[in-house]
Amino acid sequence: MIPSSELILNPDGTIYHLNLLPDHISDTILTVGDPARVAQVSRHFDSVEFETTHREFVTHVGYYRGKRITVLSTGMGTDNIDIVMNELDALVNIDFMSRTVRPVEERINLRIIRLGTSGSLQADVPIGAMLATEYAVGLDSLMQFYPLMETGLETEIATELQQAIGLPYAPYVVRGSDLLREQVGAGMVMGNTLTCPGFYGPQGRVLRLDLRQPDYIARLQNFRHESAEGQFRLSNFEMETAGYYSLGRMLGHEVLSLNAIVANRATGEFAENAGAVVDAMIERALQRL
Ligand code: R1P
Ligand code: URA
Repeated sequence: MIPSSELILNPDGTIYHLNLLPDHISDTILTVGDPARVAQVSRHFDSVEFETTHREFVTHVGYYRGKRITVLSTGMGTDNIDIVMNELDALVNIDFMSRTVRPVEERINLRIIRLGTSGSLQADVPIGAMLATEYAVGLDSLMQFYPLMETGLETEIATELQQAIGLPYAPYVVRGSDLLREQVGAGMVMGNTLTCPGFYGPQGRVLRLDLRQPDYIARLQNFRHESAEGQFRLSNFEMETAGYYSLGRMLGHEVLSLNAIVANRATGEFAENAGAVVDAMIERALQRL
């Protein structure tokens, strides 16, 4: 039995941060960072049957072309993704009455699709592109706390990248669900996403503070790893994808990160209409569900 200090339920039975009951969610879940983006997605629904808000977690559940869909905001950063992934999993795979994990044969595998914004690292991934993440690379500390199993190739990439950018610790590298990427990400740019524990220094942005390594961005842009799978390079930056991919692998959920490219760090541009770039990605993803 999981104690009430670990699986925390509110007085109305909802889970602690997301404020949701098991019946509230669907098997397909769209996630967005910005709470205001939830309505930007659900306005495409045929109907919305349920809405709730708690902290940065806004949820709308409804139907899109007859399919029940949940759209949920996460806020920013992999620390929030730790909360979202663990609580979504608990909603479907833990019996709240008995506080026990459901047997393997009763477990539900969710389909979770992030619809986020991102900055490109490469000149040939332009503003306006929609990028589906193949490998996520985490520079954050989340996987210091979980026993993530990485493949030989993932570990090789992590070790070489650590050396290339002179990090004091190894990043973590996780390939996402091929099935979901091929289905929902078809026709989009395929790329490898660097998840950073911040928007400024960790993404090489200099306002008033210098970076420890002035050539940090160039090192990321120029990093290459050759293997039988082909050449690996980093395509884009954001702040959540590696948390999703690693926790998705460990919990058994299929996860895809879609990135609307709103900044290009090679050319120094930012989208004139970032909202339209995000809208186009939302519409494309909904059509492919
Ligand atoms: C930073 O501006 C935020 O934008 C990106 C980053 O991952 C970070 O959360 O994603 P969202 O637009 O989904 O929030
Ligand atoms: N989100 C990020 O994290 N970085 C960018 O450059 C743009 C959006």
